[in-house]
Amino acid sequence: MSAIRDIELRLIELPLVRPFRTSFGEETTKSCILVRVETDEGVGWGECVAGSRPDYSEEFNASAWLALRDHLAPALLGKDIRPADVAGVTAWVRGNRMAKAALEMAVLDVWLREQEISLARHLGVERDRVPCGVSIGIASSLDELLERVAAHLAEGYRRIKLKIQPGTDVEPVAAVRAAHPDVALSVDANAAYTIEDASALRELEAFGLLMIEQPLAYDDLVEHAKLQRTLRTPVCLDESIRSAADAAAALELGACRIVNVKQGRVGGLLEAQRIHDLALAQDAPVWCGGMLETGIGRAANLALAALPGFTLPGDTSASARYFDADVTEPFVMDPDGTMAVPPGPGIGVEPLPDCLAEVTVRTERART
Ligand code: OSB
Ligand code: MG
Repeated sequence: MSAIRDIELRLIELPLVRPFRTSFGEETTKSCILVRVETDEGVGWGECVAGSRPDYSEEFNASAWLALRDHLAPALLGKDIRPADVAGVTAWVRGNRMAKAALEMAVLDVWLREQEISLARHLGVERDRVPCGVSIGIASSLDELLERVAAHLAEGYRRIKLKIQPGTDVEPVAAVRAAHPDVALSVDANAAYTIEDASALRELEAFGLLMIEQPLAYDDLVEHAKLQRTLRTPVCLDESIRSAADAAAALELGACRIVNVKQGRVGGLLEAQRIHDLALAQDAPVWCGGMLETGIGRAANLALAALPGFTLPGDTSASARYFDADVTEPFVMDPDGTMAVPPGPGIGVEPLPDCLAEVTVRTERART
């Protein structure tokens, strides 16, 4: 690969089609950083999954911006770096995995474009379509929730995930299960429970859930292991898994039986692939999570989700579930609930210049 001669950061803001409510709070706008890497041969794009507030993780847009601008990008500028070297060159920066992942994605994109290879092919996937699920925020009423679930099932989604929190759990799950006895259903608590209020989680056992995602604290594996021992329903970890080492520890401890893989949370696509590989080796199912990504991050997620160990539908929903106007050509789901993995070189998509200009609120170039 030729040397990286320019790295540009863009903060973008896109209105969501409807507010997304979780146990953290409500979001009405998707706000994230896009990273553009330029070499003599071409351009690559990456998306940072951090949000505007440090709630899901300690990273947030303002912190990721500084990490990228002042530390991560300068470590790469002027160097002839392969994607597999990005983690090593930036390893001295502790944490900041979402920022690192965005940079690695952009380097992968430009490097693969130079060779005219798709990300999916580079990762070694064999499928060209993946099954899709949808994550539904906490609704303001049961009627609204049931309406949303019915609408998404009519669109073809193959798995419904309901956000829950203490006090908004058994009732909505019971209602959705009663209306749809056979649908693949899961819940995501975003770390809102403690082992003391786990009785609600035990009540959820009656509804044949695929999994309970991240019920307890983001930084605790031992309590999750204790909880999993008392539940038939598989626990799936999201926030708690920040690396392949975390995934190995969680599986060995019995803290979960299923892993939600998000490339941004674990520091990049290559680390995400390592989690896939180790889970597959022990027959632990994984699936591709989402962070309300724009088309840039969505393209990368779809390639990852096509790896063979991703046996459960991902939070890889259609662009229209999030945005009226995405920054790329929209990702569309077929009525059978599957979406095509981008076949083109690199991540397979790029921002549409007019859309990008419209949503960009800040641009800055990294310097050495
Ligand atoms: O916990 O999986 C999560 C969105 C933002 C932050 C965290 C999560 C989510 C989702 C939505 O559940 C997934 C998606 O549709 O992108
Ligand atoms: Mg989650």
